[in-house]
Amino acid sequence: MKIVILGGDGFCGWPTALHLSARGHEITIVDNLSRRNIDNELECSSLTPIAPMSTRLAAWKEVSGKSIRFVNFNVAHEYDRLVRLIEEIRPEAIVHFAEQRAAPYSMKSSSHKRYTVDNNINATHNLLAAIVETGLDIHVVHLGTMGVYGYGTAGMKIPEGYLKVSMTGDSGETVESEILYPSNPGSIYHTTKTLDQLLFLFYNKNDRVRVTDLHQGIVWGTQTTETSQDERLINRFDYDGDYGTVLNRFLMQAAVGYPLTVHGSGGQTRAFIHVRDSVRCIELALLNAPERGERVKIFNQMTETHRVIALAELIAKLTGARIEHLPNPRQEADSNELHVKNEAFLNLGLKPVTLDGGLLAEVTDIARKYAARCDTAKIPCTSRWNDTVGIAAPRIRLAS
Ligand code: NAD
Ligand code: USQ
Repeated sequence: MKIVILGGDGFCGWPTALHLSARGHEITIVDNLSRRNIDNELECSSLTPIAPMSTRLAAWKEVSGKSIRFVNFNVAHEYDRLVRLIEEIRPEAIVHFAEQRAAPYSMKSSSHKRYTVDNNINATHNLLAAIVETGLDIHVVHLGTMGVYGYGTAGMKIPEGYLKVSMTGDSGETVESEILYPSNPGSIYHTTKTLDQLLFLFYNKNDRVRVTDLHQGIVWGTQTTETSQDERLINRFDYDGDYGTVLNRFLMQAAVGYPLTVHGSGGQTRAFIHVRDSVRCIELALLNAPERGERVKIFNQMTETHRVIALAELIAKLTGARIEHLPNPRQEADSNELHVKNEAFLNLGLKPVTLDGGLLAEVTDIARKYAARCDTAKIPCTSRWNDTVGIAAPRIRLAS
């Protein structure tokens, strides 16, 4: 298949590009390297030493014999280049990762909120409009988030995208319908993903664009089979207070002797998936595309749910790390249940990597190996949802 990967330099996009290239697909990466520039803005960098794009691609050619093309432009603002690229390549599928993906970064200030909305909504809309303008039948695979549902206790498993509802009509009759599961975003970033859903719904209904929206949980781990073949192919590992996600942060904190930063009670339950399963799910989604005219296909791309405190306790037990409860800088429920349906990928043959199987390897192979690259001053989460919530930074102390 000819596949364009928007955002193919990022944490999920890079290993996906290699995974699909290794399986014989013809890959073009589009990325404006905005994530690398955000590292400059935050004065932080990946725990792992990521190579420049040309070095990455030369290493992949050396290791696999396969070429990946790279084009640097902004999908949200260079619409004409996107149209020309699609017309030139005529891809069967486009995988869309090209969005600002950190909830804390999206809440730092009004300019970060505006950047996130502008970047994410325009990137998604440009893609859909460009596909319609070219007249080509291209399958869009988009990386959405479990966070579109909120993490509330629904008293039922969260379905894969659609909710069956019964309503009472004006004459008292029962009306059955199926609607998008009600959105309940918890940050400006998550809000952009709920707005993306409406753009997909419209373009699918109006122009019969084929879309798969993957509602992904928190991705943990670093390496896939392909990225571990050569150090120049290594995947990024974000650990800072804006971009680092909870499980990878805890692994890194344990490796550098920093207390595990649990927000509030740690009763928050979230969904997780290993990066190796994430790339496999994307491949499965590409191989099982919706038919023309079929409604947007939605998969819940997650394999396990855990409470934050349970993760901290597990890592503390494995490594001897200390746990510290901090005032939560976010506006979120202190505790929640989360039950999620995820049969679609399991039925397609996904065999998940579990926390039990992969956790210790991640601590030793990545977090401890690159611990010296960690700037501990970048660990605290300083982005606050509003003025009424606590701030985490000042109470952090390094373990002696
Ligand atoms: P990332 O920031 O590492 O990668 C995103 C890539 O897109 C970066 O390389 C960035 O430079 C590029 N990009 C952003 N805006 C662009 C634009 N306008 N034009 C061109 N390139 C642009 O993020 P990630 O962790 O790889 O996440 C990828 C996608 O998966 C995101 O949409 C995110 O919402 C989703 N997701 C990620 C996670 C996770 O835990 N990392 C979980 C669920 C969903
Ligand atoms: N948390 C801590 N301590 C920390 C960091 C986080 O207790 O040091 C808590 C947060 O308060 C939150 C939970 O851990 O309750 C998850 O936070 P996170 O930063 O790991 O994840 P989140 O902000 O939800 O975002 C990440 C990705 C995003 C993706 C989302 C999937 O950055 O791109 O969409 O996970 S999901 O959470 O399922 O919506």
